[in-house]
Amino acid sequence: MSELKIAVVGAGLMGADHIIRIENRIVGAQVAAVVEPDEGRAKAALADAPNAKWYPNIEAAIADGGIDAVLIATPGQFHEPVLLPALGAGLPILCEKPLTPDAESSLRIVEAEIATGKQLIQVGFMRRFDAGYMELRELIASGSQGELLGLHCAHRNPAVPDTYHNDMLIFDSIVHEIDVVRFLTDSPIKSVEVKYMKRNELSPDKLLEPILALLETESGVLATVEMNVSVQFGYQVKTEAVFQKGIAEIGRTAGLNLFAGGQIATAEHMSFKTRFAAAYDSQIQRWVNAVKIGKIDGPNAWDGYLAAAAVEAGLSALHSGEKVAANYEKKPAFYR
Ligand code: ISE
Repeated sequence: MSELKIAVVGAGLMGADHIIRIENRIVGAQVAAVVEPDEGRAKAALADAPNAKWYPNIEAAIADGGIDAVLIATPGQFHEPVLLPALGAGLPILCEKPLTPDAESSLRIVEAEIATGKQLIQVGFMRRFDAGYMELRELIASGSQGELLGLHCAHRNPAVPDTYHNDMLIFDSIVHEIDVVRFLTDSPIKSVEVKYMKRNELSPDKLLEPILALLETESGVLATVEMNVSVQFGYQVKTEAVFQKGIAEIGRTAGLNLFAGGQIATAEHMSFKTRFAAAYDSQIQRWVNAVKIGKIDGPNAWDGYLAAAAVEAGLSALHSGEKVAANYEKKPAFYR
């Protein structure tokens, strides 16, 4: 196969970013379809993907027959109605996180994938492709600093869109830490507890944040996560790892230091689009390469389900103030 013909579903913030990425930076792929019910958004996206056709829904794109793979970039609550027909058509899928917002629907996806007989889904947990996280995972696995004891994570957004509501602190935002803490430690999340920090009066009225989540892994590592979506000044995702013999830190913004006017200034990211641009590029290039040989190369649908099950514990912790244990189904042989 020369060029992988991708249908991008959803031409909002993330979809539009992926369309530009595929058209300009990814080798061996092109955007063949933009699936977007909103005409204005679709037209804007088509300006960046001149060879793509516009479809109002995934069924129409599949029926037309011109696509080899699907990239789903709609918000999580709209993933299932796209995943099921795409699986039904046997198409490889890169699905933005979360796979779905809850464990029950994620299990339905897992079952539908198993029924196809092939691992077709990769979940877009792009942090696994970030150089800092990859290096930290290797450092932990090497044991060179002794055992990993704990992690301190900060996940800060300058602001969030109007559609963002309180539960999204867990299923849309902390879902990244839920996945990446397991990725770093190779151990599932055992329990989640959530504390409210002093409320930021600059947060939208419907949000009670920042929050502090405590994620405990089966292996006994405790990860603190400051989840803060109204931090105003920039976009920051940082982690400090505490070992027996040392401390490691990733995610500190590096770049030009400007010494001027009696100050030292370093530019900070304002969005995940730039903070994780290299990770997104690598994730999508590796997915395209893998799809061409009938594989995936990253977190699979089972990883998506595990994250959704831990998210469920997180939501219940957020609502109850209790420490809540995560419950997982047994891993099907298909994913071993
Ligand atoms: C958004 O959906 C993302 O995935 C970002 O990485 C995260 O920082 C943000 O909080 C989410 O809303």
